[in-house]
Amino acid sequence: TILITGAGGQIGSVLSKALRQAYGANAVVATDIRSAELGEGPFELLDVLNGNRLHELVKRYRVTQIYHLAAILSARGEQNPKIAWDINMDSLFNVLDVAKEHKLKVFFPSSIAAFGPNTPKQNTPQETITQPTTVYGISKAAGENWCQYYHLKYGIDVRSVRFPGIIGYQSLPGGGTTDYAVDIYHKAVLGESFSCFLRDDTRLPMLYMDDAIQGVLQLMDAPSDQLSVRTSYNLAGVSFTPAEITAEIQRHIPTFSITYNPDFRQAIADSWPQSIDDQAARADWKWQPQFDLARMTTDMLSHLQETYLAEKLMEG
Ligand code: VAH
Repeated sequence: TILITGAGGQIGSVLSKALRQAYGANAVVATDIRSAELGEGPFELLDVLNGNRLHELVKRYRVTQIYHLAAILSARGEQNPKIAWDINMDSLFNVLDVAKEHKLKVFFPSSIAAFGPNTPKQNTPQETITQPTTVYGISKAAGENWCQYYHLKYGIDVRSVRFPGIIGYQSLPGGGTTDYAVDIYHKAVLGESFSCFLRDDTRLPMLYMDDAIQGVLQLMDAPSDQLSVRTSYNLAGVSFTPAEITAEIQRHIPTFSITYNPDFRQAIADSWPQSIDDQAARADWKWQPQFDLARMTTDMLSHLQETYLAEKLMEG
């Protein structure tokens, strides 16, 4: 059985459904700190800081793999640094320790947030400086190294990718610095103007949700001896600025308008790279994203238009 933490989150909710699609509804026990509507299949309340509860669920469901998606993201983490550190790190230790005891396979999501201001900003290499300036980034850089430690010292099969900002229509993000790139599509479909918390020229690496989910499934399916990276694989999808995504949306919705009101998240975004070199993932486990900005925009707008139309019809 697969256990997912943070199953109600932006990635977790889509990953839960994808894994159930692939392995069967009862092959995945979805967990989160609050209840979530995730369709058919077992759901359990789990605070990832409660190691005993995690052990109990691993035994009860005969868990063989854990996908650890629960975390406090970059922007929210800067508002509560100590809490973000405790949640992000203590939960990882709980996962790694139960994995060590039961020989479980683990997926750990890292992030381009593990990079900092002195990391090369263009085509950021797989092996490079990781001196992040957010608590979230520090927890991801530390987390990657703990994953590699448990692999080297205890032979645990822990696998990880450094996600760019993830964009999808299936779920809402929470507490991230790249969340503007999801909210902008919702505002466009609702015919509302969008207030962007980043400057128009802020280029960030992003990845479409469908590519991200496909990548996780591919990495977790790859033969263990093919993986040369046990900290975390760089992933690249598409890099763009708020101005570029706005222009792409306006090709579909010419009346869409945006204003720029940078806030504290500008400094977080400025500390991150602008484009990523993901050749190691391509070489080791055939990573190959399918969505560029044009295709992402078409897909996002069509799905969101469907969702909002359905909601309007429901309201009668
Ligand atoms: C965040 N969406 O904004 C996350 C991600 C690279 C960005 O880590 O914090």
